[in-house]
Amino acid sequence: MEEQDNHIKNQSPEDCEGCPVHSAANLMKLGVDMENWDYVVALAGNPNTGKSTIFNALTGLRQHTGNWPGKTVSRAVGGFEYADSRYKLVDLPGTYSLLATSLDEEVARDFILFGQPDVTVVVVDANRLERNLNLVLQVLEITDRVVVALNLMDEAKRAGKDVDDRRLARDLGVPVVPTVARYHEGMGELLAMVDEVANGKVVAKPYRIKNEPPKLRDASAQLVRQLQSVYPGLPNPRWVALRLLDGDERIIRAIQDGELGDLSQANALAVKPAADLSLEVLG
Ligand SMILES: Nc1nc2c(ncn2[C@@H]2O[C@H](COP(=O)(O)OP(=O)(O)O)[C@@H](O)[C@H]2O)c(=O)[nH]1
Ligand SMILES: [Mg+2]
Repeated sequence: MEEQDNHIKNQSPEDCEGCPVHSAANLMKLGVDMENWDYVVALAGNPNTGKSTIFNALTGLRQHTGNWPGKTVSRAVGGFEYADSRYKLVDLPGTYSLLATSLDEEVARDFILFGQPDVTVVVVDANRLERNLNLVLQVLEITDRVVVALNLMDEAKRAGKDVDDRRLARDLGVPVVPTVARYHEGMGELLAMVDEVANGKVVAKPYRIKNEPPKLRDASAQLVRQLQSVYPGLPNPRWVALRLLDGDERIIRAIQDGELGDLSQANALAVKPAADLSLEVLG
């Protein structure tokens, strides 16, 4: 009974701001057990941006490494507590994009798309900002629960670059925290921001690419309407529509076999828990 109470501790019908949004069932399929954890945070980023350094700084010895289920891609999962919440942290493979053209990209994308992490921290190299923003924009198409860790600020400074984190936050529409992970600088600020996004105190309004050709815009709008009528709770119909128009095999399969349907159900529960929702459903 205690466990069940714990599971729904943040959920009340009238105020669901702090509700976790992750899909516990899909995370289980991805090999991440959320029982007794409040939130799950994914770490994404290009290779060599300091993801593992941040992962180690936040989890210390509370971590284990292994492989993604059924894949030869290694991963690290760890945990930490912050402000009375228990966080699971998952280090995703380093990628330049999320178009799933490599196994690493597929793993990273599936985790963000199907696991629906409560927060995705995208670690970027302040010294190579332009190249790194490609991934940030792709993550923002899938989820708005993003915090950008603007890492390697010391290297950028050394190279004479004065990176304006506030301007970047304004332009992207999501929180940006400058960090120097190697020296643990900015880790407290990063944790505080992750917590604010997880518990819904900070809601991002991410920049989305707008200047689409009219034909694409009309086609995607039509597909979005169809997706929303079939899967009302789908968190990112626009992204799914664009992937379908692109002929993305993995997403087509996820529609056909109901995987995306599960996702919209999980999301509908997260945003609208009925007062009499049975614990069985939540568990
Ligand atoms: N100067 C500097 N080096 C860093 C910083 N963060 C990470 N590094 C170094 O960058 C290298 C790559 O870091 P790592 O965490 O393995 O990157 P990952 O590939 O994203 O997991 C390591 O040598 C780190 O010590 C930082 O903020 N400043
Ligand atoms: Mg790493």
